[in-house]
Amino acid sequence: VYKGKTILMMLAALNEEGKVGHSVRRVPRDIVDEVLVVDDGSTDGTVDEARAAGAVVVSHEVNRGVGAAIRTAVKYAQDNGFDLVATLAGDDQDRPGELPRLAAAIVDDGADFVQGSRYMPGGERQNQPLSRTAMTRAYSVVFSMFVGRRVTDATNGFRLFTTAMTREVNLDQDWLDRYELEPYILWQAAKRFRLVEVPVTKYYPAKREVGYTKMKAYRDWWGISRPMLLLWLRLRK
Ligand SMILES: Nc1nc2c(ncn2[C@@H]2O[C@H](COP(=O)(O)OP(=O)(O)OP(=O)(O)O)[C@@H](O)[C@H]2O)c(=O)[nH]1
Ligand SMILES: [Mg+2]
Repeated sequence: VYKGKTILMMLAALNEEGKVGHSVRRVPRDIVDEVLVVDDGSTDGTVDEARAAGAVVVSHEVNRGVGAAIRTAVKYAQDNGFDLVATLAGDDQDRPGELPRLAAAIVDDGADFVQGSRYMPGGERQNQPLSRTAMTRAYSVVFSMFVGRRVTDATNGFRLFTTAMTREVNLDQDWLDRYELEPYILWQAAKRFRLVEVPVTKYYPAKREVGYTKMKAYRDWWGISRPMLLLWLRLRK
């Protein structure tokens, strides 16, 4: 509970054994009421590790994608009466202890949707590959042009938003199942709600052998780009 608002923190996880447990244990439990890991057909020890760390785990039988996982968490928050939903990577690349900054933007400053940004003053990146900096910055410039306001880090998955807002956005669309849902909800937040960015930290593993991404370059960058085109052309809404 943060100043009277209950918080569900969700982590999407696909085969994150060795990382998800640490992510869950770093969640600030003084303000987070429940940690939900949405396992998406992992075939390693992700589920046991997340449970052992204190998370509630919901599993999709087969892999459906990050968007479907976030939708599962949003539904869970709606059904169980949580006021706020936080999303976080299950691969230990965020600093969950920064959540109070996001919560303050909603509870104290009246935002509906808070976007973490590694690129705002006060935001940080550690060991981020140059290709990631180039792609995420370029994406954010294009996204900003489409929505008509500056968003410095549009692809950042560390976010906090009100459950009330999710009731007014139609997330129940099959085309949002994979990487499309995150830009879709950010677009809606920018156009229709009070969107605020706050500085956060993003980590990348120092050793290259430790993988950091499940994204496949062409397929998934198209996935996160097409909502902009489809919404702008009004082929989807
Ligand atoms: N539930 C679910 N989670 C997924 C899926 N694909 C990836 N994830 C999780 O989503 C989180 C972020 O995925 P990544 O592919 O690392 O992407 P990212 O961390 O946002 O960005 P980079 O690390 O910069 O590539 C991780 O915790 C993954 O395990 C999926 O199909 N389903
Ligand atoms: Mg990652």
